[in-house]
Order: sequence, then structure tokens, then C-alpha cells
Amino acid sequence: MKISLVGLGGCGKTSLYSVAFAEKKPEETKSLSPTILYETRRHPFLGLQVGIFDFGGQEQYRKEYMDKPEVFRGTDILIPIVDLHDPSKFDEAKEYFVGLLDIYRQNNEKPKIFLFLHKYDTEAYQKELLDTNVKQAKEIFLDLFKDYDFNHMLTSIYLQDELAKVFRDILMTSYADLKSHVEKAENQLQEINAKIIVADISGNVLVHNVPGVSSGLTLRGDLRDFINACNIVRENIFMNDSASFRGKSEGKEIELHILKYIISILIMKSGEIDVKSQDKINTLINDMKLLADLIISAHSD
Ligand SMILES: Nc1nc2c(ncn2[C@@H]2O[C@H](COP(=O)(O)OP(=O)(O)O)[C@@H](O)[C@H]2O)c(=O)[nH]1
Ligand SMILES: [Mg+2]
Repeated sequence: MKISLVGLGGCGKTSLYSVAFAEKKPEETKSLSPTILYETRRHPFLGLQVGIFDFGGQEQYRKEYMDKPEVFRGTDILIPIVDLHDPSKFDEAKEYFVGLLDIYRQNNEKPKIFLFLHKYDTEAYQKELLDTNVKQAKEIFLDLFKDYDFNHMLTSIYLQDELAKVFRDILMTSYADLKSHVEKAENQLQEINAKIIVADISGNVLVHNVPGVSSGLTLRGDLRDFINACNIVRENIFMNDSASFRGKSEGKEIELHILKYIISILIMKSGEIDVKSQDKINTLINDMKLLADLIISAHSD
């Protein structure tokens, strides 16, 4: 799957990537240098390699790759980004996006489009201006993509949890119907009296009910290492596609379920857990097994 991030220089492409996928803190993006031409990163998600293309947005690079339409080829998901803190560039951004859509037309491709109205925050910006800009941006940009499978959202690197969810949902669009399973799990988690994290085997968090366990999409390093180590044991010693692991100390307990080598569920309990919660945990595990099956069959399509 190929995702392309596009937008004028300084609109926040590299920051979005860094915060959502590369465990950077929002503040750390202030020192990013401008992207030259374009950069590609690979990110495993639910067992698939996702290529994320960050197209440098400065004019000189834009000219260079607009003349080489093949770099845009094969994009499944196009994310045009608009900087809400810089309305003076809305028209220029529009022109750029129109040019891009022309290229896709020439290439005979129709990517799904998620427009990010970005920097939706008041970090060094006035609230009143922000609202005016959102309104203006909607007038300018929402029309542009009407012939496409199109969504738009308000995003900010300072709303990290929301941003992680936005990317999770975007990454899941290649798996039709799976989103509803994840949303169901999200609701189930609210009613369980234990801390639970559902992630893929590479540590992309799908849902959780524990604040502060992830940085963007990525699970905290120590827990990620734990999953990794258990996954190696699963593969090399159990030689099975699923396995469970358990640790215990002074009333605290941690349980890890690896399901079909794709999904992992971490359950952290302190003390005995009530029967109702345990029932719900069992249901969740079964639902996630089903989800793993669906992902596998989506891969083989
Ligand atoms: N307030 C705010 N600033 C952001 C946001 N995203 C990026 N920035 C800032 O915008 C500047 C340019 O970001 P960068 O990612 O290099 O833009 P790029 O040229 O599109 O890759 C940096 O100083 C970032 O800290 C955001 O959501 N809110
Ligand atoms: Mg950049």
C-alpha cells in the first residue's frame, strides 16, 4: 500500500509522519529541516508493508517531480495537507492540488483522498483566526475532490491520540469492514476492569484503554520489546500461529495473547478481576481472533 503526503513546504508533512509513525514528540518537529525532493519510509501495519511518501513541498522540488508523473504512480491513498495557520497560501495550495489531480487523471488512477486541514491548534496561533481559516479552507478545498472517494478531517500533531486514530483508520481502509470490528473492540474496552491494549505484532496500537501507552500509533518501547520477544518464542518454540504468555508478581499480572501471528492483546490486571470483566475479555479475544482471520483473508485477495 502506498500513501502519499502532499502539500506546500512547511504545511507539516514530515511532522505528521514523525509524530504518527516515528515516536517523535510534537515539539521535536520544530527543528525539522525541509524535505528535499521526496522521502519514502516503510512502515509495517497489520502484516503489510506500507510505503509512506513525503513529497517536499517547496516550489523547486514541486516543479521537478510534477514533470515526472511516475513518482505518483501506484498511490492508494493521497493525503493533501493544508496549513490552517497560513491562509495566504490557500490559493497556491489549491493550484498545486489541481495539478496533482491532473497527473492522476493522466496516470488513469483514482486514489482515495483524505484532506487534512492541518495545524488545527492554537500553538502560537489565535483561536478566532483559526475558526475563520477553517471556514475559508472548507470553501476552497472541499469542492476540489468531489469526483473522488473523499474525506476531510481537522488534524494537529498536538492532538496525538486523535492523530494516531486518524492514521489507524486510514491504514485500515484497505481492509473493508474491519473498521467496525475495531470500533466494537473500542466500546468493549470501556466496560472491562483491566488495562488492555490491542496492537498488531509490530506494535501499532489499534485500541487501548490505558492513557500514555503509545506515541502516535506506536506502542511504548518496553511493551513492544515484550511482544517481540514473545512472538519469537511463539514462532521458534511453539511453532504455532497463536500463543499466550503470562507474568505475575505481588498481585499484578500481565497476560499477552498473540493471535494468528498478526494481532496481540496485552492485558494488565492488578488484583482479582470480576467475572463480568473476565467474560468480556474472553469475548474480546474471540472477536480479535476473528479480526485476525479477516485480515489474513484480505491479504490473500
Ligand atoms: N502548530 C502546529 N505546528 C505544526 C503542526 N504540524 C507541523 N507543524 C510545524 O510546522 C513546521 C513545518 O513542518 P514540516 O513537517 O517540516 O513541514 P513540511 O515541509 O510539510 O514537511 C514545523 O515547525 C512544525 O513544528 C501542527 O499540527 N500544529
Ligand atoms: Mg518535510
